[in-house]
Amino acid sequence: MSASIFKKVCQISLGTTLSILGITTGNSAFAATIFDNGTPDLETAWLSDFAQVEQKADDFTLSVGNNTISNIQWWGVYVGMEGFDNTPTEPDDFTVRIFEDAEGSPSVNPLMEMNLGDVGRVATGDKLYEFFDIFEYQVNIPQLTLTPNTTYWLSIVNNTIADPDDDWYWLTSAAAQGNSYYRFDDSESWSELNQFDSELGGDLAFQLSNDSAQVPEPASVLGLLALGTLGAGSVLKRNCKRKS
Ligand SMILES: [Ca+2]
Ligand SMILES: [Ca+2]
Ligand SMILES: [Ca+2]
Repeated sequence: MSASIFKKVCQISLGTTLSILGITTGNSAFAATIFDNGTPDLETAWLSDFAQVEQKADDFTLSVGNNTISNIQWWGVYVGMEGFDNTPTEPDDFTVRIFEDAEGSPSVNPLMEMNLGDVGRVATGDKLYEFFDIFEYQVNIPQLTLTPNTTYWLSIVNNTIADPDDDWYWLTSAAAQGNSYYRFDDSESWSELNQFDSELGGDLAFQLSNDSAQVPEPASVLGLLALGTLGAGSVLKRNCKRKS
């Protein structure tokens, strides 16, 4: 069965608020989220690591006019086989794949695959079960345009073979769709993640964005206007000086 994160070990109610919502890279002021599968709900996380021979995938659909992806963001933790560790010293080695839908689950062979390697992890300051540091990952990809109003599946798999005492787990989100899929090998079909335990969240935390061709946010527009006014003022001053 699918390996879950030691769910009985730490049934601790977490009062920590999600401060991760505001943590993004410098490009984010112009990013438009085109699909939001949710930020971490701090409930649990699911193994997605080639080193432990398990993959996860979750579904997404893009709307008309918002169907070009240029940025992917997701969240995860590092956990040992015995349930502890939390020492992610190895470079990450992420593979992102997108699958077409095959009657409600991901197809066997990906539509496309990107070996992203180490995208740079950022500690959010939040912890899962008050122990495991939650990391955010964000990467820009070449623009990828998909068919709108069509179900696809995003699979994010790390490879922590270089770290014997930690494996990578993809955090769940509180999104409403409620399902995701897993498999153990590239050649096999996928199975629904939460069929064994419907109490555990089946959605995985990720967001898809398009960083290009966005309308600037109001603050940026104001900044540009202020800059323009400043420029005009300077020209005016110079002209006055020449006249006097
Ligand atoms: Ca380690
Ligand atoms: Ca490992
Ligand atoms: Ca889902």
